Amino acid sequence: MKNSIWYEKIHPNFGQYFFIENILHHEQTMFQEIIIFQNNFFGRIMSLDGILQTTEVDEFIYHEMISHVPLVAYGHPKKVLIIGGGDGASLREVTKYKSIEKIIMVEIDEKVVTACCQYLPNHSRDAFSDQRVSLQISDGVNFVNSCRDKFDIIIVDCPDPIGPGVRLFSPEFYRGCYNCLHERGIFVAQNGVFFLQSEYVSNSYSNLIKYFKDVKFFQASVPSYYGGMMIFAWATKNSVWGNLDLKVLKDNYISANLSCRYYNPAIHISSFAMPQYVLDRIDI
Ligand code: SPD
Repeated sequence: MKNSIWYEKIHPNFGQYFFIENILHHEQTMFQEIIIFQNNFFGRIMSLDGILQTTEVDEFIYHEMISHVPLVAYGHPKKVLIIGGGDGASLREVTKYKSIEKIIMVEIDEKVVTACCQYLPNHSRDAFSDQRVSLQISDGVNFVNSCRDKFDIIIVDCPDPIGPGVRLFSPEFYRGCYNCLHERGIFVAQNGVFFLQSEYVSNSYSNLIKYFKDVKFFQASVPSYYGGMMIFAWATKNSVWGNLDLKVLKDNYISANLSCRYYNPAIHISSFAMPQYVLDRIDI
């Protein structure tokens, strides 16, 4: 931060900046530096360790995609695990499903939850007080490796693999997720902006495919994650999901009674189409 401008540098030669209207929260926790500030275009913005995590104006794109792509594909999910996601917006989307009986959210840094509930209340919109939600402040890798439960859906809403996020991209973590996913279950995780962080996708692919039978990727462009399309990893224990058709998605979408601003079943299908330069890098 300098002269009321916040700079984000994900790439050494290319970055983005935001004018700061005012800083609402600034704290160094045991794990990371949290800043929440007001920008006149994107609304309130949260950064962790200098990397933009979420903004009020475009968060719906990321959170609807990371949640509804697996949930609508699955149909009538009952048990969901969210790793990370301390701002509560993925949780907000997941709690929209009446079929869900239990949601466990594992966030390593309680201070992120507290700060976001106070300064980004529209992200969680009271989802933390939903009776089905159990928030556990703990390490996601330890959680999946000691969990005996099985989940229909696992959503990894994590920061980039820097600081506390590093282990959420490791083979050890993916093995734990595999073990606590139902046979029919679906795992999804954010995998960075491909044009700038292509190694996230290639590393995730080679680590996920050690355990999961079917690994693929879907994408969405989120303006404040600069550099083009954001990629999400998708992994399942079998390939039954490879043949999803629009009619099934539409039926599931209608029966979930969702109202979304970005997600719809047609976007769902198209989001799995990858440009050739991405496929070449993954070597699928
Ligand atoms: N480059 C930063 C990507 C951050 C993705 N996750 C943010 C958490 C939003 N709930």
